[in-house]
Amino acid sequence: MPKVTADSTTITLPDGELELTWAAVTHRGRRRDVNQDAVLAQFPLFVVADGMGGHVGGEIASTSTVARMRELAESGTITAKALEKSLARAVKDIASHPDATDEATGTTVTGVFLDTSRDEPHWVTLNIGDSRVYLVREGMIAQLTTDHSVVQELVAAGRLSPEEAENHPYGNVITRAVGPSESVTPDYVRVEIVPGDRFVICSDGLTKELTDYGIRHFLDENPDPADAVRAMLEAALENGGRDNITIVVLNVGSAPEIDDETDEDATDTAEWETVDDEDEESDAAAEPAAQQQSDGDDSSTAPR
Ligand SMILES: [Mn+2]
Repeated sequence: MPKVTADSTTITLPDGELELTWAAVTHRGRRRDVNQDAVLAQFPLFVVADGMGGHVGGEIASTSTVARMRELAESGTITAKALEKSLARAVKDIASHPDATDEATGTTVTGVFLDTSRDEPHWVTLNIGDSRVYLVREGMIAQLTTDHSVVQELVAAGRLSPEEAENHPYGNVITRAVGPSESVTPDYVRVEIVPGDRFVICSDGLTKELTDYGIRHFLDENPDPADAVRAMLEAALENGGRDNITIVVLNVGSAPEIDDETDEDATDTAEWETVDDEDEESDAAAEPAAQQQSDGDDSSTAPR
């Protein structure tokens, strides 16, 4: 298990100071020979990049893109315009390795940055590809980004249910990427700064192994971002680790207290779908062993 440590900084807002704390990890997973994911968690920019393409092409795409993102983070103030310029430079970097890259080489780039270029500071999510940004606010988890994938397009067109999408054979096919044959304009979502918010930025190696409920569960259990990142990585590996796994957790202010309804007794028994049901919960607390899955499936030991 790689070492994960938290980092922090204090930002000044019109109505006072706010501490940001974050942690990040990237891991090869259990089935892939190399890690083609890359990550940057450097205030004010937090991004993951999931490279694709044979040979070392995918690795070149994701590391070049993250290097340009690091350069941007170090420049201080980030705007959409500056970001798109950096991505255009990353495309040139990728194309400058003609032996290793081709039309099929590319990378996702997905994350969040603090925009202080206007009067009122705010978060902006950015996305190209099928890595994701989630936000947990007041106990609810929401996916802020929309995947650029064949499967997502089929779901949006009503031709596939979200359940059918989960293990679809075209699950890995994305419709937009940072790469030689692409334009590099991300989708953006503007997000208000709210103390207690927690962002999760991740590659599809996490979301193949954990559902939204699973992600929220590990956040609830782990107020510290480094602990949350570690717990999610462990669970994703335990559930199969079929792809490279990259996770960033960013806390805005301190993580909120979790109320009694999602206490350890209830969640440890894998009952998150029904934590709101008081009867189920007391049953689970009385008989924890019976609530564990025991069908021998190797992917059932950690919550999804
Ligand atoms: Mn991936």
